[in-house]
Amino acid sequence: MRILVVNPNTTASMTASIGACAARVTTAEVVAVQPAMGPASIESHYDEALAVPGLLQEIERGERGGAQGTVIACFGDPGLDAAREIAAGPVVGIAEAAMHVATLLGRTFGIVTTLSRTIGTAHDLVERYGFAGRCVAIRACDIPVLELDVPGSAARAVVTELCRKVVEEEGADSVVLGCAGMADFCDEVSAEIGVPVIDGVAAAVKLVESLVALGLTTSRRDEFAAPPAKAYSGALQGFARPPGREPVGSSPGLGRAPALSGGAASI
Ligand code: 5HY
Repeated sequence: MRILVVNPNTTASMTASIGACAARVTTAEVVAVQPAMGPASIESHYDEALAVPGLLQEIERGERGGAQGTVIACFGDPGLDAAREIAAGPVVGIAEAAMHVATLLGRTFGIVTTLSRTIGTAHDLVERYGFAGRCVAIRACDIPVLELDVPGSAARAVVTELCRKVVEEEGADSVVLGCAGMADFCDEVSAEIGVPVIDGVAAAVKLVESLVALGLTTSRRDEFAAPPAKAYSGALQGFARPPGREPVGSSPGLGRAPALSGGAASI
């Protein structure tokens, strides 16, 4: 099985860290990539909007290269709906994945994210995914995304203490790490605070692996059918989709993933 993990920002060192965290939890082949165009990190609505074209290009490129499922490795789940329209295989965002996993581990969960300006987006995702009654706190460490893995920085300690407060002051049964750049903090923080700490990268990889193994993918019934063909102009001209351009190997309507190579699902 081949799973594509797309870091939607353009920072290769972050992609490498994300890819390593993904590979640790699966025997599937993990292909970790980032777009050549777009923001170095995603910390605003503007960054998020301009990350999506490159993200979508990487998803189509990855499926042409044989990827059977995709993880969008950014906590805002940027471009998730558009990705589901064009990808043949299942697409899972790390925020949605982490929240689903958290609700399997306790009544409540909290989220610790990066800049305070991203708290609103996290709230929107909690609402959108149907977890408003389960998420008891969203707090920000106010450390920029690209400063999380600076050697010797206080980032891990700051994130750990914030996770502890979410548990002790807000009553969270578990904590979701609100940035793909925190993926390798997970075990250390969990050991420190004594409750499950969920890294969305690992959660999303296992969910995609399961969906592919079950032979399931996005339903093509209506909303997530292939986008209607139309002209695109200017810098986005190459994004025009010719009539009848279905996702690579998709099976319309049934939500059945393309047949896995080698017969039964193998990971
Ligand atoms: C992420 N930004 O996971 C998000 C985190 C955030 O570049 N990768 C990014 O702050 O929204």
